[in-house]
This record gives sequence, structure tokens and C-alpha cells, in this order.
Amino acid sequence: MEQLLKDAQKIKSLEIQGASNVAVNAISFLSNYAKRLKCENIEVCFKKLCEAQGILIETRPTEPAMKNGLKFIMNKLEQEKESIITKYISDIIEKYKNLYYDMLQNSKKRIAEIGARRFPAQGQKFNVMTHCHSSLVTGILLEAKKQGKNFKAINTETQPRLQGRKTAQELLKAGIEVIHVVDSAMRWAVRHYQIDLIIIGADSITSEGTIINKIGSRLLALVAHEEHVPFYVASPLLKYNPETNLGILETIEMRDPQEIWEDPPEGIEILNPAFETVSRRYIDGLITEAGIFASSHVSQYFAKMYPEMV
Ligand code: RUB
Repeated sequence: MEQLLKDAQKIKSLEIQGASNVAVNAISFLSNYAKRLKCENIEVCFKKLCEAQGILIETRPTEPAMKNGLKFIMNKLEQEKESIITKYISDIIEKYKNLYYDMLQNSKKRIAEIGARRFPAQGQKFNVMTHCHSSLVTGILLEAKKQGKNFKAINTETQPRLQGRKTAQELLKAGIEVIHVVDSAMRWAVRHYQIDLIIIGADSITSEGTIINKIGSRLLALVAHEEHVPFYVASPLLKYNPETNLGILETIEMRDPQEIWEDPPEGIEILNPAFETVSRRYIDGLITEAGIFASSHVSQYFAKMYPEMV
């Protein structure tokens, strides 16, 4: 358990960051934990695995791709419980971990292909903007670049953890022209660079088609609305939170105030919400592995593609 707690801390502390990355690592941590487990019988094994699942889920409250992945593995295990031989339990977990990993990777590839089609043909100028760091968004931009499309990327630094620098570095490395601005310049940048398209990632999607992403995302969506710039969200369907369909509200993670001000004078309340909602009204399309559609249709597409996860 000690190693699992250390692994969980890597997610909690943001050493491992970004919804997809968090999901991939969390399922690996569960699988590695299972390999280290020594249990006398299957019941004890299940109890320990459920405990580990709970610890991992609690690291980041707004991450359904992780939660869906862990639940996918545990549900599969539950279905096969009667026939499992205790010493082979880790092999079964590894198998379903790999299956979920492949689902995420295949989605990512497909989203990159679909998203890149939104960029005009080679030769035409195009300015695209993003916020924070999303591997789905960088995947689209890298694919567009690979296809020889000509564009500039404008990105925000993303306070307080500056994930925007990661985006800027990845794009630069791929030879993409990057303009990096402070978050409060996002409105200025949209107008100044006459942005043609905005794409952000998502941490969670609710049954109404609201997306939850890094704080600042709603501001960018409102700017897009005001300036008539198409606003897209790139996300695998696996970030849909099926519990929202049952009336449960998605949780917005509040992070340590020290990320904002390490040593503030006494008497100041500092709040550090990690994420915020963007209503479907401001989203022109959700770019998923099933295609581009209105975010309000997410639950139907999710049920169609991943029926056993509903
Ligand atoms: C990262 C963030 C990203 C989404 C999507 O927040 O908001 O836009 O997680 O990432 P944090 P991806 O740094 O707090 O985890 O598209 O890679 O899944």
C-alpha cells in the first residue's frame, strides 16, 4: 500500500497532470498494485483493490476518464469473479488496463485526424488559440502541422501552475509558430491575432453537455462568443461522467491556496478553483472519437460506443 500511496501522491501533487495522462497513470498504478498484492483469497484481494481504487479516485475529484477507467477494470473483474484464480488476478487487471489504455489512445488518434480537418488546406493562413495543456489539442495541432498546414498557435500561460508552458514547448518542438500570452490577455489576443479557431481540452463532460476544464476556459468561451470565433472542445467520450445523468453534480476541484500565494498576510482568503464549467451554449462542437457534434449529445454517443460503461 505504501507504494500505491506514493503513486497517488504523484497525481495529487500534479507531478502527473492532464486528464488523459492522469487516467493512463491511475490504471497503471492499480495494475502495478495488483502485481504486488499477496492475498489469501479472492475476497481479500477484491477488498484491497477497491480500497486502492478509492485512493486513486480521490486524488483528483474532477477526472471521470480516470474514474471510468478504474471502474471499467473493477467491473470486468467483478463479472469474472467466480472463475478467477487468485494468483492470476493481476494478469486479468493488466489485460483490462491495456484495453482501456488502447481505447484512450485510439480515441486520441481519431480526434487528431478529425480535428486537423478543421484547419484550411496548405498555404492558407490560420490562427488557432488554446488554453492550458491538453494532449488532445496538441495532438490535433501536431497532426495539422504534419499535414503541412500553415498556422500560428496562440496559447495562454495558465496560472497558477503554468501548464501553458508545456503546450508552448511541445508545439515549438514540432516547428509550430507559438505566441504565448498571460491569461488576462486572452481577450486582447483573440482580437489582435484575429483568431480563426479556439480549441480547448476537457476534464469532464456532463449529461447536459456542459464541459469542465481549466479555470479560464469559460472566459475564453465568452470571448469567442463575443468575437464570433468558433469554439471547440477536444475530448474522448471517456471523459463523460455518467453519474451526472442521475442528477449528481460534477465536483470542481479546489486546489491549495499556496499555489497562488505562498506566504500571504493573515486575514486574506485565497481561493484556487482548478476548473470551471463551459455551458453547451458556448460550444460550437465537441470533437470526439465518434465525430464532431453538439456537446448535449454526449450521453447518446457514449452509450452507443461504450454501452457497458453506462
Ligand atoms: C489540465 C487541463 C486539460 C485537461 C485535458 O488540468 O485542464 O485541459 O485535463 O487534458 P490539470 P487532456 O493540469 O489541472 O490536470 O486533453 O490531455 O486529457
